[in-house]
Amino acid sequence: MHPIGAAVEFLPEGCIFRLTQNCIPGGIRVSTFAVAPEGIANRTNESVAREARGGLTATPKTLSPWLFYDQVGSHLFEEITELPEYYLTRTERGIFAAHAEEILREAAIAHGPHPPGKLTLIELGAGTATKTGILLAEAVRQQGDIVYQPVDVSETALAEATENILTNIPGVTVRCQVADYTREGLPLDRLRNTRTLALYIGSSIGNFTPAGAKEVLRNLRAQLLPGDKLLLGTDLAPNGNGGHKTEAILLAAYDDAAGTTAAFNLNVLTRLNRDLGANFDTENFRHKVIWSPSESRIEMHLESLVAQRVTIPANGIGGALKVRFAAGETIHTENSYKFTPATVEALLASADFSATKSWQDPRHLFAVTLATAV
Ligand code: AVJ
Repeated sequence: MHPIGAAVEFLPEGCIFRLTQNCIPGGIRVSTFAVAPEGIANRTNESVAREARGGLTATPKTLSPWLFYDQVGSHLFEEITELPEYYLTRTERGIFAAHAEEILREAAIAHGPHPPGKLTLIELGAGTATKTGILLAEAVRQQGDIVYQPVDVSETALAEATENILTNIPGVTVRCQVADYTREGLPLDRLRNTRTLALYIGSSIGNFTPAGAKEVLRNLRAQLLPGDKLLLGTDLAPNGNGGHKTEAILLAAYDDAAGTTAAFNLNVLTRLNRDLGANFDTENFRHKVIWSPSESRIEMHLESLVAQRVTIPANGIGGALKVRFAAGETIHTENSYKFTPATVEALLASADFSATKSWQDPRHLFAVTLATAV
């Protein structure tokens, strides 16, 4: 157990976060929350304005996928994860369910000079951490208890994660960190005499270009010691002749029959209307999905159905912005990269991780790879 007071000394140098404490009455388990002083929410309007201005004046037009995740968008994403076509979430969960014991045993094996000890789990972009429970429960089975450090930009998601885990999995101490691991350094708490298992699951790495993905993993690696581990979840590329995974399976996952992914994509425009007072008419755009074999990625776009002009009023970032769209022109809103075992290994190696072992579902849709920091 880690007493509340001890949490403060684990805060990274120069950390701008203030600590608040969440005690569970009866108090055997404790969770701590590191939150930004004014709340990250206060800074987002400025970030949204900057992102919109940069992306919509670029050629071709782009908007960054983090804009999807306002309250409505986060809810739509949760719905996506339950769609029949969106196999990613349930397939990864299935891999955890089938192999948790082996995954945790492998992760606990000491490599390199780092002394053996209990594992601490840190999760990048944890969200509500629904899949992580399987791994946490297994970790508790194997080592008696565990400290779990979810990192996410959403304080509400982390609160939900904490509540779920504390009520359902005895033996877990949760220490939340509200932070954007893509833009800030990862606020990794290193506990004495433990080794770190970093979780980067859910195919989140797929949102980055190869260069960006390498950067994110290098940034993570810089905070780990040799012998620490990383568990990386990646969606797999269609595997051509005779393979289980076809392009059609992939396209359907991003263009579902119920239109939930279309709503998720279009919600970005609604968000710009709300946050920035823009005047997008979502009826004038459509959800468009492309599989690019050369880039090995799914692209999501919003296609302008007509020639039109949209205005974003003046804000703290700059004067009023008129954005012109030709009919058929698109805003590129997301990349979702798909991997092969070889490209996963190469990516890991480029960030000084060595792939240790990999697990796939029986249909070879998705891969979970354990790697060791070298
Ligand atoms: C959260 C980035 C893993 O790329 O599959 C789902 C986001 N976009 N449907 C993905 C997403 C459209 C998702 N990730």
